[in-house]
Formats: sequence, structure tokens, C-alpha cells
Amino acid sequence: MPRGALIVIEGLDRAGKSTQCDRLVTRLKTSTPTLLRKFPDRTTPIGTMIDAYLRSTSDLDDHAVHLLFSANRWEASSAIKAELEAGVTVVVDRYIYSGIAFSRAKGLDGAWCRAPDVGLPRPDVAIFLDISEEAAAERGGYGEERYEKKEMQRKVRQDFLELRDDERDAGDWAVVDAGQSVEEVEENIWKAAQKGIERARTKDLRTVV
Ligand code: NYM
Ligand code: MG
Repeated sequence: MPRGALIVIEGLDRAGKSTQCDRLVTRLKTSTPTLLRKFPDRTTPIGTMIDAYLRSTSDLDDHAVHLLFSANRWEASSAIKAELEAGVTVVVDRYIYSGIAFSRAKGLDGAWCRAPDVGLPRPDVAIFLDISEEAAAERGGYGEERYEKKEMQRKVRQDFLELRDDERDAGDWAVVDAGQSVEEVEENIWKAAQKGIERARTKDLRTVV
């Protein structure tokens, strides 16, 4: 039995990730067992701390919260591996790239940000939904949470695009213009996802380096 694919969807707040993850999962499910996961997973004890931080009911040092985001992925990592080995394709709404991009945008060192995620299951494909801050703002603006500000989002977008160019990850990335219609974005994500599915069919799961 072939293993499942690890398909990561990344993007700025209001890029349409939730809508598109649902559509992708529904479509994949017609031909293969598929599961949706989301980070941060706010349902665990670590996720509860992250949630309080994002809603500004608690304050944490930037490094400390970065490590919590990573720990929140690690606590799911054995389950993800088991799912992939069992032939289940796992679609993930945000993963290590959000971890690095948001913390780096706050001024943390890039190598330091990456280190705690080294060893996690590596995506077969990372699909970045790219949208300008202006277009995102036109979609009803940002919410109340930390980071949901134009200037921060501009920096994060820059950072995501730099990650795409990093040689360690470059081959895994696909950038999709998220400013198009919901249907067009869905189609382009579908095409990009095939890259990950094909990789899972022919190659072993790797770890983040
Ligand atoms: N975020 C998300 C991080 O800063 N680091 C991470 O590792 C992850 C996974 O959390 N603005 C940020 C990005 C978002 C915020 O995510 C909450 P969401 O998808 O809006 O629940
Ligand atoms: Mg959000």
C-alpha cells in the first residue's frame, strides 16, 4: 500500500486557507483516505497557551511562544507519521513555514527559528496561497488577534517568499495566486497537490532539515 502524502497549505491571514483546505480535502476524499489537520492545534494544553497568547489574554516572550508553536507540531508528529504510513493523505493548514515566517517577522534569527522544527515530517509539497496585504484587507480586513495587522502581514509575506527560495525547501514549494476566484484557486491548488501525491507514491517520507 502506498503511503499518504503530506500536503501543507500556507499563507497570510485572510488568504482563504480554511475554505481551500476544506475543498481540497473533499476532493481528495473521493479517491483516497484524507485527513485535515490545523496548526496551531488549539485543543491541546500547549495549544491552549498559544490561543491565550494570540488572543492577548496572556503575554509570552517571543522565543517562548515560538517554541510552543513548534512543540504543538511535535506533539502531533507521531500521529501524522502513523497516518501517512497507514496510507492516509494529510492536509495541513499551516505548518513549519508559518512558524518561521511569523517569528522572523518579529525579528528572531532565522536559523534559531528553524532549529526546533528540524526532524519533523517534511511536506511532500508546500502550497503557498499568495495574496497582497491590500487584497486581504479588501476581504473584510483582519481580525482581533495578534499579528493580524497590515505591516506585520507585509513582513510575513516577504518572509514566506524568501523561504520558498531557500535551497533546503525550494523543490517542495508551489505558489498559488490567492487573489483569483475561489474556483480558480481551488484548481491551481489541486494541480500543485498532485506534485505531492506523486512524490508520496514514488519516494519515502523525509524529515525537515
Ligand atoms: N502562527 C502559526 C505562528 O506564529 N507560528 C506558527 O508556528 C503557526 C502554525 O498563528 N496569525 C500564527 C499565524 C496566525 C496565528 O493561526 C493563528 P490561524 O491559522 O489563524 O489559527
Ligand atoms: Mg488567523
